[in-house]
Amino acid sequence: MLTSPISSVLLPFWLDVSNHANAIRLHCRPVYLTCTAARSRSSSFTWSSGGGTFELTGAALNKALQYAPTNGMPELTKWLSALQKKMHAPSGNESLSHDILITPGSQDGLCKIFEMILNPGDSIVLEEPSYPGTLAGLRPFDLKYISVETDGGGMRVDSLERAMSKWSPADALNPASDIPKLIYLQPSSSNPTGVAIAPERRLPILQIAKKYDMLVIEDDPYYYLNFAKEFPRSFLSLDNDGRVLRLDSFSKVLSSGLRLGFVTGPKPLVDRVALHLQVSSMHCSSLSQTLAFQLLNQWGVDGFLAHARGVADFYRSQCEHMLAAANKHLKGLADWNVPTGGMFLWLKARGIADTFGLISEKALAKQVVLVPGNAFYADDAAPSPFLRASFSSVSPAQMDEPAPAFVARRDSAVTTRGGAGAKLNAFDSTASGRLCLSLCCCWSVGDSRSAASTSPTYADFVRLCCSYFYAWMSRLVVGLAVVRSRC
Ligand code: 09M
Repeated sequence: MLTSPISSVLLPFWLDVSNHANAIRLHCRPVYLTCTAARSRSSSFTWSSGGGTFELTGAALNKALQYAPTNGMPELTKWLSALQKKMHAPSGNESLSHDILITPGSQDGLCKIFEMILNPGDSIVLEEPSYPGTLAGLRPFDLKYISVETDGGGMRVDSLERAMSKWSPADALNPASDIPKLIYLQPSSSNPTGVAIAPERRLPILQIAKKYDMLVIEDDPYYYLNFAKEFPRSFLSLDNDGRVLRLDSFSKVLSSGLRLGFVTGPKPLVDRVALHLQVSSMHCSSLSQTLAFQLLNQWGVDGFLAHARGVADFYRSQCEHMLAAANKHLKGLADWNVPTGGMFLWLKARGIADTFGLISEKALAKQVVLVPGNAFYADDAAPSPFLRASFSSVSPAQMDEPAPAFVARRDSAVTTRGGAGAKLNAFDSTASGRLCLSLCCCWSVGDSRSAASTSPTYADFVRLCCSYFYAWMSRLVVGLAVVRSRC
């Protein structure tokens, strides 16, 4: 370690700031980040603030290189409070105040919330299909899943009512009851379905949560990628008795590499999650928080919203191209929702019982990578005719290539894992298989089927596309096991 000539902080020897006029210069245009699944388009991470460069010097640099308070750097939490007040002010109960905790991505917030609330064997209400990162975080608890159906308007109220009708509200007062403690949902353009929970369904869902005294975990990283200009009311803003914990993320609108998300909710609950963060990572990276704050502070709330609108407009245009390609090449072969936002198209292949084999063998051989539907269900061993395509990274031209992933030769059949003859031979059609539709990686590489697979194509796929994600998930699961063994 060397003492920095520019400040009193001890800087690591490899951090050479001497040529930078006593400053770390942060060149903000463009910031390229690469990851595979659900990765955002790099251009959506372009930070244009002022001249495109901002500098970190003096006191701000000192702070960025030091420990910070667990909830987050005060200037950033203050900025975020103003944002949340504007976007999600609680209505109907003015005395309800919210606190904020900055977490290393919303994934970490989710896991900490689950660990705070759940005990092994508990029940949980979950919309299906659901985000695989959530399912992975829940798996060690060996839970009973109360699955709620979704349709083009998101979580179905009748299905939720039916699922909860086996309990009475009084069960919530009985500690021996297995009544669920929480509902997990994604309100905006869900991962993977791409559709939002319809505005008119939100209050009834919240009322059911209230009736059975359940907490609502509102996981909303795609909120700012809403294609319509109006944002629907969030569950947090509809809450009038302090049962909603909301998770936001900067991963889709600023940068996933910053690893910044934030939990907003009633102070007693946020305080409990903060205690957990205090004994795990202590706080989010001060450098990341400083970068985010510098940028957000320059933009102001309105500037941030304008930036987010630009990102959403980009994804809307990508989505339109993807839908045009699907309409052109997939009519009669697959069905899909029209996304309300986000970066995913959720397709149901006609006549194929399980897309896993189709993707891991046929699609990969054509260098097309998609996520099979089974990864989005609590029971991921069950066959699924669905698949998730991401429209974040591919160009419109790639989506519509003459030899794309989904051009079908209707007369040939694919034998799927379940042995069912399939009408859709999506990946055999023509010559030059090209990367098309998606650069998503397969979430289910850790499951039993991948272990059973010895195909070189599949092994290449795992190595090239999933190693990063695999390591990430392993760390998550091992980390969780360690935390749980210490509790
Ligand atoms: N695939 C996400 N989704 C994803 C994904 C990912 C590596 C991430 C929902 O704030 P963050 O970045 O921690 O966001 C976590 C998160 C929470 N909730 C609904 C999400 O979609 C991010 C990362 C590899 C693959 C990934 O596929 O879908």
